[in-house]
Amino acid sequence: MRVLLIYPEYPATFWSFKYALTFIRKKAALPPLGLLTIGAMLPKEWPKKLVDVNAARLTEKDLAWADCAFIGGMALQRESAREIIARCKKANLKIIAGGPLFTSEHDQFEDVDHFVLNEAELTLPPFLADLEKGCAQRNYETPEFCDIRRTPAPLWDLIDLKHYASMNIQFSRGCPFNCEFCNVTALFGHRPRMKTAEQVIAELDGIWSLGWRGPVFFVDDNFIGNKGYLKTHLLPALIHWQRGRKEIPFYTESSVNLADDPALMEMMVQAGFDTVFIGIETPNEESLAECNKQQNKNRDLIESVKLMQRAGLQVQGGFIVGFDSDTPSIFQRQIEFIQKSGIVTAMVGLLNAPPGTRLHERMREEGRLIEVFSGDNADGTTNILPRMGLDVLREGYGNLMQHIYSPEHYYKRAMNFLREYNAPRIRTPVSFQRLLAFFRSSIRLGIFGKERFQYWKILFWTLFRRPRMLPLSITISIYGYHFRKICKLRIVE
Ligand code: B12
Repeated sequence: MRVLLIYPEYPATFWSFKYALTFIRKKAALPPLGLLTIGAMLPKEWPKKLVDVNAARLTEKDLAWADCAFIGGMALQRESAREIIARCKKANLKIIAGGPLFTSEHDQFEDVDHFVLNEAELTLPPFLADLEKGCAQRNYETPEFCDIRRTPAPLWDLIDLKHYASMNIQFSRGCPFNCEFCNVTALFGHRPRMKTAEQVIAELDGIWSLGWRGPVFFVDDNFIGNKGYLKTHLLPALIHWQRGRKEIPFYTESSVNLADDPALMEMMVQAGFDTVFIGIETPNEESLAECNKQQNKNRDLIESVKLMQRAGLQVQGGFIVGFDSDTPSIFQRQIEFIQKSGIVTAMVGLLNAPPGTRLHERMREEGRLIEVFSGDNADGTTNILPRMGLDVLREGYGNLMQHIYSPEHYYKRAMNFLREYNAPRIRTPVSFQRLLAFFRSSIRLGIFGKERFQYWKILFWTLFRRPRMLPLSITISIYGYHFRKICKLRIVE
């Protein structure tokens, strides 16, 4: 059986970094980890080829070579997935689909032969067994969660690493918290399930031996879901692994209570973590109570962010507007909060109710579901009727985004961050690619860009005041360009 694994194209989104990638000549931010993992679960003797449509074209030759196609992706890739399915169908391939998009919307894809849904560790083996016996069914689903200590390492050789800006590794799945708008607990459970430190090290060794020397993203729902294991096993193993190879920066996602544990932050920084994404959501206490974001309540959120920045972790933040408890004053409050916090990468979205969440259930009961969830909670759309009214919400959101990503306020926030940040001493070598990125940014942003004044100001400021952070301030400038383009695309049009 010749297998073609296909990852559909995603549109330009906040996290796609599409416009930033052009500065470093990369095609995509991250490889499709789900499909690489599926690749490792399929019989070894089956020849495999992976086409990530974000990095390469899916050709007729690819389709003619294969016997079957395994397609995966997220909801925001649904349009591209539809086109790919039609092409596979035309080429007479057996089509197998799985991953988040199909797990939530499989009833909308008639041409798929088999759906292998939820965690493939549990659903793929029965499908493969039935396929061999010639009695494969259409749907394979499970309400159970798997033991990821048995998940194989992704089959990295299926991709060309040089197309990607970063590599990814998954250490755990699940989150101990239960926020009303988030479907992580429904999808992956409350109890964080972890790989062993040995598994993680083996995966790192795998990408290292393929020549990878860039950043690695730990794609966990909440990296600090089990602090005990982190402190006693994983972080000591990572600290040991980094010795002699200090140039691999790590980044991850975590809950804000990380700020309460100085020892944990110190170990993470020692292990090479320099950035962490936190769901901050809102400075409005009533909204935090409304969505059951317990871990963010009754604390000085700005101070928590600063604690992490001072410990050596750049904080990226997720923010939401449009809670029932929000009034139109929320837009200005969010602006002030974001500017003060020095969160440069601030993903702000309208409150959405993804299917499977408690919020979706509540909105259905209240008759407030209006549209299909676009799949991107930061594209300025929502699938619910907000209390403050849709027009007020959209207008306030548009103004908020334009404010925080205008060159004036974006760079002001960036300076605020650079002043606070205690950058860890990761020896990232000055590569040719980085020099080229600097060269390109000085032309595109420093000469032709609307932000040229702010660009040179931050560069000179960093050069004289915090010279070690010069590469970071160039990266921040390039990110700003991407975010502004996304804002224009989503808000202004
Ligand atoms: C890391 C991560 C990110 C990263 C990287 C994403 C990437 N492309 O790698 C970042 C931060 C960039 C990101 C961004 C977004 N993300 Co995200 N992200 C995750 C996270 C935490 C881990 C994904 C991962 O790599 N998992 C590890 C792999 C091994 O797991 P997996 O892909 O799920 O694969 C397993 C199964 O799904 C299945 N499977 C997967 N593919 C296939 C294919 C076949 C054929 C089969 C049979 C099985 C199968 O088998 C695998 C093994 O069990 C998940 C939540 C989660 N825990 O999965 C959300 C998640 C995937 N993201 C989600 C969303 C919504 C987004 C954003 C749209 C958010 C936003 N507003 O911008 C953006 C879009 C990014 C873009 N490209 O434009 C949603 C998707 C929901 C949906 N139904 O589509 C998830 C599920 C989170 C959630 N709470 O709902 N994300």
